[in-house]
Amino acid sequence: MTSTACIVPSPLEMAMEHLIDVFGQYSQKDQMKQTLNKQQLRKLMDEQLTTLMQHHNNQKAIDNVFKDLDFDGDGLVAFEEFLSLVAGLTKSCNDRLLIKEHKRLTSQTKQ
Ligand SMILES: [Ca+2]
Repeated sequence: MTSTACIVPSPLEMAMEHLIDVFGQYSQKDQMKQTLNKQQLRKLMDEQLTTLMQHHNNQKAIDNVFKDLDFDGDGLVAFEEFLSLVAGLTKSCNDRLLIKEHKRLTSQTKQ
């Protein structure tokens, strides 16, 4: 028996799809490889990471991010290299949320 019910993607699956879409919007395709050059990475960060990058939005910071992401040193950022940026920023956000929650809980117990 086959199901005709519409399969609704989970929030995590939707987030994965959004990551793929965003990378695709800013990257260039060269046969089977999709990559970002430095200008494309800067544009992506300017437009998609505005809140997170507001204090690090200068050319030197972008140069350092690009250098850190380009693991294979080919002068381009591939999708898997881009994912390390997303993972690092997501971890950083989670860490900040945990610290904020910890401070909130400890201040409540002192009152
Ligand atoms: Ca690379």
